[in-house]
Amino acid sequence: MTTMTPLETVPTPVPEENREPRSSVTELMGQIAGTGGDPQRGGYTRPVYSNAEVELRGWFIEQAERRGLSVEQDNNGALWAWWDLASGDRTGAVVTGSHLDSVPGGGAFDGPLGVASALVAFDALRDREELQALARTKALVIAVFPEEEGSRFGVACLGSRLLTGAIATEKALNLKDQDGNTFAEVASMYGLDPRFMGPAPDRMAQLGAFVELHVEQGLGLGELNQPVAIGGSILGHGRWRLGLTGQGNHAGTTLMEGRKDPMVAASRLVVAIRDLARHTPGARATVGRLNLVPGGTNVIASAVDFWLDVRHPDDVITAALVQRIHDSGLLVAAEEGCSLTLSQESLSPTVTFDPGLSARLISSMPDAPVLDTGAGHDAGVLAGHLPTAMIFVRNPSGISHSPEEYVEDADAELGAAALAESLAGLLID
Ligand code: HGY
Ligand code: MN
Ligand code: MN
Repeated sequence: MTTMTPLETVPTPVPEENREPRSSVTELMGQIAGTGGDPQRGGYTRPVYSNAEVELRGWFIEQAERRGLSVEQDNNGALWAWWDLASGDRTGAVVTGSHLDSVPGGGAFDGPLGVASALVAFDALRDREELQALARTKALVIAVFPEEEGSRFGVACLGSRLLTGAIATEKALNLKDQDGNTFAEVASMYGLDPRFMGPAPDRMAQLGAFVELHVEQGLGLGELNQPVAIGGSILGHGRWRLGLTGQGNHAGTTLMEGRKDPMVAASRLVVAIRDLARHTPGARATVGRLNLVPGGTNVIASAVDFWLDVRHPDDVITAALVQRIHDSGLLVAAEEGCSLTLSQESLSPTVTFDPGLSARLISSMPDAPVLDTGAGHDAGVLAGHLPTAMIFVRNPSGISHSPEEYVEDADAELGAAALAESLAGLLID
């Protein structure tokens, strides 16, 4: 039985006359603009359970409670802000929301835009109900999933994977961050109890549909000159860790001949990965993170670890490309007198969103195009368990996982309005 741990500070819903005036998405995003800024990288660095992400959690909880929502934190650290029915019946609850954690030096919108838009959509829906223009038969819940980026513990969508059982709890608890802290240790320091982490079938049984709003991570809407889109599918994607071991030594006393330099092997392999992916139509392969040991200017490295992100619509092609990368890596390692290990850290198949739910969104947003995305989302994990759809909001830069990620104020409000419209139809089923 999964126990939901209601937050001690949950007050009774605030009477209407004391409620906050309606905020816009831009105003809500402005409230968190100062949290987790990264002066070195630019943008934001808000890893899960860091001070910055915990501060954002506090912001969300306060905003939700101010709206009279009852906020729970589940055993995996996800937050659930409920707009309950008078009956308290949560069967078939409609879920929206997203994540608050970021990649290192990430943009302002990846994650938080979906959370802020959910709060604004709630405001609009509550107004409708109070004007008797919405006769709800379902509860609405705004969810905030932890570690969507997998930036601290290496597995993307860790919170939604734990919720759904998509990752073995033991494996999740033993994941380590770059300082060697396990997920269990860090989550415990945040106040969770690892003994109760893992699949939450009782929670899943309550959920009826999930609609996640997210900044578009590409230029599709920019090129189509549209403010919002409906998600079609999420590209299959996986992460692998590659380890190269050579012979550490002195940079000055070691001749070039006979060196076993893992940094040279890694450099050759990264270029080979680029070339192999270029020759695999539709594939994307990226090495964005590398750790070198020991890391001295006058030291030949003894070991290099780096992480590979491969994505393709066809999971069979992804597997074949990774195999070619591995074969190429073994050859390069042998030529450089090094050894190579490769281990898979996560793999998510291509996900197509629920056609029926997407059709309903299309009917309420007839001008919105349907766009596929190369970016992973918690919606991709939940799609295997309940009807799931996504709404994307135009990003004029098309750039994401970078400080240059951007959303115009007007588009942000249009996105929240489209989300409210989509949720309204689901709440009266
Ligand atoms: O990596 C992704 O695609 C997502 O942003 N976590
Ligand atoms: Mn995201
Ligand atoms: Mn992201």
